[in-house]
Amino acid sequence: MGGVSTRIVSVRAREVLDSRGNPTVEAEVATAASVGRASVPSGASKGKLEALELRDGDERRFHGKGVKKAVANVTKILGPKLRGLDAADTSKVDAVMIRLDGTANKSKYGANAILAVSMAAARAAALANSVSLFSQLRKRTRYALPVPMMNVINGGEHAGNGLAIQEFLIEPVGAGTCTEAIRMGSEVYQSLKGVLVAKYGREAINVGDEGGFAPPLSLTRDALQSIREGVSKAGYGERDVRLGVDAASSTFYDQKAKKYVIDDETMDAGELEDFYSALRDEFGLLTIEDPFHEDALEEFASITKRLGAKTKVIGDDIYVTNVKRIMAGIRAKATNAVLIKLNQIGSVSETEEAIELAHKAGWSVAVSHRSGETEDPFIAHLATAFGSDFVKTGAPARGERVAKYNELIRIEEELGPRAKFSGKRFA
Ligand code: 2PG
Ligand code: MG
Repeated sequence: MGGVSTRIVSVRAREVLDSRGNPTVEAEVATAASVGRASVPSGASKGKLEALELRDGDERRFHGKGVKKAVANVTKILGPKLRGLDAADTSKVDAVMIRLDGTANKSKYGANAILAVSMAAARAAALANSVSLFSQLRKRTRYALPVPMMNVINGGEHAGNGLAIQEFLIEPVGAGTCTEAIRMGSEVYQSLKGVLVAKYGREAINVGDEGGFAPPLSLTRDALQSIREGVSKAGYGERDVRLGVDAASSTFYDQKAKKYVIDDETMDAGELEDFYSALRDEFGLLTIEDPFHEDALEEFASITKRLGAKTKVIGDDIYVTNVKRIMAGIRAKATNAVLIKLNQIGSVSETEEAIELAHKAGWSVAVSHRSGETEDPFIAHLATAFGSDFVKTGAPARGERVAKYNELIRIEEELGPRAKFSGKRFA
């Protein structure tokens, strides 16, 4: 690698739409032999310490959400400085942009600008080298295909119903391969649709931002119970398809009262821990993400101590894919798993460092999409390259979600007998 053919010759960018119809940044990095294109996603329930997503704020365009400034930062400032660099040297490409930006949270040029270029450069290198993106990201002889965490019921900020919990996930760990897990997930999704119509009528199958159903429910147990019925109606046992939740609990935390408002009740952290523990026992939850608000390191440590032997407690907003925050979590034994999102930190190489750190600590890793997505399947490659335990990328429905699942099917086919499936770790 590093030959003339992977040298960057030009960098372009443009404003395109994401899955919620909001603008986002798409970049193209060209070498003499290739053009790599990538686009960045956007969250709704964001951690307050995420890298900055630069928006124009000009109300005359896209209600202020335009990204023309970020696009100009790519084409006029970052791009010209990258010319001549090796697109395959992700660390160098990222380091140059991070140094130019000079801020801790990429607020000068925008994490959306920097990440789009970082991803596009990796893809340009893969294309120039005629290898798949996952093998460009990491030269390994044994890759692992992740267990899909499919969000089949949407609540919180992703839906217009009364569910406090943001995501209700199915995790087909009993599959033999990732492709089979995707089929199982799709079958459960379709069965769940029937269950919801029968119980609550057709309005219950309207969908939320991540393609999961958004039934007009307000109680956590009702959502989990319907999913359990969907699993069994599809012909699977509770050990084949495990359940999980992403509480995204900062969104129902009342900071003044220091209480959580959920299921028509107000709970303190201890009561909420008991609530999760009961749900874990009743529904056999394999994963619980963001059970407490994003600064509650001690509360996280308490639930991990209590449930961690059998359950993956996943930190998302508490870590924001930041190695310093993850390190603090490792020291505090706050969780036993981490959610990884490229745009929380804003470059491919920093994301990779976060994954490596979590692996070294013996934690499970879940590579994740955002609620506002694009058709770019980059995370399917990232998850495979690093042997992630899970990939969380929405329902097995809607184009921007299935783009990732379909890419995993292709990757697994390409790997053939070299493919390992992470589900075996949990079955
Ligand atoms: C999450 C994500 C993705 P958002 O909280 O894990 O599902 O949601 O992108 O809105 O932050
Ligand atoms: Mg989350």
